[in-house]
Amino acid sequence: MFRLDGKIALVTGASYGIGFAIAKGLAEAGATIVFNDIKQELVDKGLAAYDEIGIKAHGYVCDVTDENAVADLIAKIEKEVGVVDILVNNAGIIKRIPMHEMSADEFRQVIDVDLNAPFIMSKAVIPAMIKKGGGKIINICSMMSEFGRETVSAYASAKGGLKMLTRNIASEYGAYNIQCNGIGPGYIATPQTAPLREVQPDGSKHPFDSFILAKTPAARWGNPEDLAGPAVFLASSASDFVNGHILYVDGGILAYIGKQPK
Ligand code: NAP
Ligand code: GCO
Repeated sequence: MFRLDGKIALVTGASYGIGFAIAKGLAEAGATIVFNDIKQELVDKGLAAYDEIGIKAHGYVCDVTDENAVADLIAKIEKEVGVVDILVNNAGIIKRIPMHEMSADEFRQVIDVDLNAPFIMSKAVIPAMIKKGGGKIINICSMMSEFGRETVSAYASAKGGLKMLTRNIASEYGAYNIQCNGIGPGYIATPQTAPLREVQPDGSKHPFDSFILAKTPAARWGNPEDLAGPAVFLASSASDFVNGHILYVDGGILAYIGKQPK
């Protein structure tokens, strides 16, 4: 029930990072991988990376915030590869700026990629999923779907909204055998969090690095590969009666008040 043979999976922003690891896991379960990125050089880099691990992926340049470009992308994929069975809304950005210093434009940019784009992508694949008799949509949420913290007002607003968009797609399209769920990664070692893990000039850990290790029972940062198994589960028939659920893959952060000081 965890196999994906014969399924076509579209993972957005999957040239590297979490998207790449999820796509690799879906491919190992048998799915045909389609991915997009915002620049040709990144798509080429992604294709080479997939090829290196024996995955013949299909890569396309597309800005997920551009509704017309997304409609063209889906039409192209359906013509060249086939109907999308599994959509993973992974592409995302973050801007870490104190809210009172953040411009409305900067706020809007984060909302656009992290919330509007999953709406645009999901809207584009749902009609064909309905025609085909079902499908899977997986939205990559965040700890910030549940928590706030300094400097990430736009990101937390987007990821909180993405949790509710996930639940609403599940509610509106469950009757068409479309399951829409979320994955909420904890703190994962990717380029997006690299600034939070930078070794300090004196060779010590970044204060945020120490903070997260104290908040994570697993006492480590997650790896992108930690998300592959949960994604295969939510993309497969093993989760056909799971709908509107956010599966947190966080090493226990949500359950833990934090390591008590010595
Ligand atoms: P990342 O390393 O920054 O990669 C994000 C990917 O999305 C990049 O390939 C990026 O391409 C692409 N992208 C950005 N804007 C795009 C757009 N408009 N159209 C198409 N592609 C676009 O991030 P990550 O750490 O792998 O995170 C992936 C997802 O997981 C994001 O949604 C993030 O919010 C979420 N997440 C991350 C963590 C974590 O700790 N890392 C935890 C929870 C959730 P470019 O290189 O061109 O920007
Ligand atoms: C931050 C981090 C987090 C992670 C992730 C946690 O600045 O707090 O970037 O937002 O990216 O979303 O789940």
